[in-house]
Amino acid sequence: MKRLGRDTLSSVRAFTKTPAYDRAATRIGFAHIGVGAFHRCHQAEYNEDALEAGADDRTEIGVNLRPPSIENQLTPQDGLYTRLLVEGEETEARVIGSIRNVLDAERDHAAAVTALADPGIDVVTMTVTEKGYCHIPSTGALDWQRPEIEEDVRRSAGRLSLPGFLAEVLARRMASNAPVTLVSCDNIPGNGHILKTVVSDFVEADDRALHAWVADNVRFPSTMVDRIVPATRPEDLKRAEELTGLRDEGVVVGETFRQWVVEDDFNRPPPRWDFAGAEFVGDVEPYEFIKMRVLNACQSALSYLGALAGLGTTYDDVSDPLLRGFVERMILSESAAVLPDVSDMQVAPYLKLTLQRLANPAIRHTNHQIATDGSQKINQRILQPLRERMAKGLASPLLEAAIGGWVAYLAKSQPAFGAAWQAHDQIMPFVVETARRASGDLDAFVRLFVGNRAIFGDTLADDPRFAARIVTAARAMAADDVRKALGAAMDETAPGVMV
Ligand code: CS2
Repeated sequence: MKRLGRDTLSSVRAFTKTPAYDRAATRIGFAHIGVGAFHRCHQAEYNEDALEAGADDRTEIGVNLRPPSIENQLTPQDGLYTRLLVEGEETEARVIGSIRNVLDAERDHAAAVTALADPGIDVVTMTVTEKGYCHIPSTGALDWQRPEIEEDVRRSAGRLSLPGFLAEVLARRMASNAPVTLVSCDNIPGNGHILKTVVSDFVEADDRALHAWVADNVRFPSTMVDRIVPATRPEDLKRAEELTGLRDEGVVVGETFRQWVVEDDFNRPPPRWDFAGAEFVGDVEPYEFIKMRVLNACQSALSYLGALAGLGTTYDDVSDPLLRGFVERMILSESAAVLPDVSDMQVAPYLKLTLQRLANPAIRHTNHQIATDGSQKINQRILQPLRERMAKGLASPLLEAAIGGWVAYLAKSQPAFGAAWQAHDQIMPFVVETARRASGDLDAFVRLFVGNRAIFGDTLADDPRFAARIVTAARAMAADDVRKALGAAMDETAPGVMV
């Protein structure tokens, strides 16, 4: 079977949409760092819609700082790839053309820096996952102890951490006086602020002139991005092949729902994502809080509790009335009290929509994928609402049960507690060491774990009553019957208003 590319585009089967604009007439005005499945299914599609509408003439160059290689996937296809949207039995295929060129910085670092330093680039978006910012989750400051930061501090070129790489790009842009807007599209509250902090901290230590130039010439708007896009599976490649008639190594699959709220703070002509339904607003924070404390919190809680219950995907989790009831209750009777008020994101309808999205049988988002990097996610999804409730004198047994589930999940990845699965998180060395110190005693493991200040922050790490409650919750969640433990946790709380 022939492979998707410029030369085969015209043979794509009729019912698949292909770019209707003249790709050759576009100019590369955007760059994106981290061309993973999420980017290809979200920002690149908004760009595509703006191009189709004739509202923008800018395509992008995509750069990956680390594996997987984006060049192997997309260069032979001239940047083209198939985006599938799946809902129940329905599948819609579309070939997207808004990525013109891609580069792997690990293969040719100088070319990647030169591409992003081009004064013709107005906006650089990025999706590098929460850990890519190299910040301390509980404070937002640059974590100078991260190995990739320590390495980048020692070199003046060839830097591969996000702050280090951007410092090189910005130094080149300063030399040609080319202001730019850097747009973080990761699930971190105040993502623009975090990006600004890690970049400014890094360059301040390195180059004071650059630090001053960045303050005056670089904007860091925050954004809230949303679409569920699990890792692509081999059967998705087959499905795309059936629909388009062409082989494609760059297929991505997502749900139909999408949302993008962008802080209106650009120093170059802003992208016309509004033509695709994106909202430009003065303050993104309330939207971020609602999305992370409802959708993402449900996903994370379900991933740990579902894995502990022996389930495979979010879909399996929400199909279980007890697990579904648990997250519903957790949001309504606990997180809801610390959610901002956004008129079109009221908690009851938003939660209802969230649960509908999670129950889409065509999306198979594995619990272990969502469980990955919990140390970078738990703060904005579960811990921060809990802290805010504590400050108001409110108890949070269900949020604590979810935290207990997380700690039990990590413990059970260790040989001393059964090696039930492999957990992936940058804190795994700490988990291994904590399991060693606990010598097979789960309560001791949890107590030591909760003392980690970088994750829990000083107030919770120093609170023995909080530690005791998480010990009880984790013990219950690690026991054989997770459902029974969830039922018991719910019995102790008053039901919220069910949607
Ligand atoms: C998920 C997110 O893997 C995860 O942590 O919770 O990727 C989630 O699917 C997106 O934020 C949805 O917009």
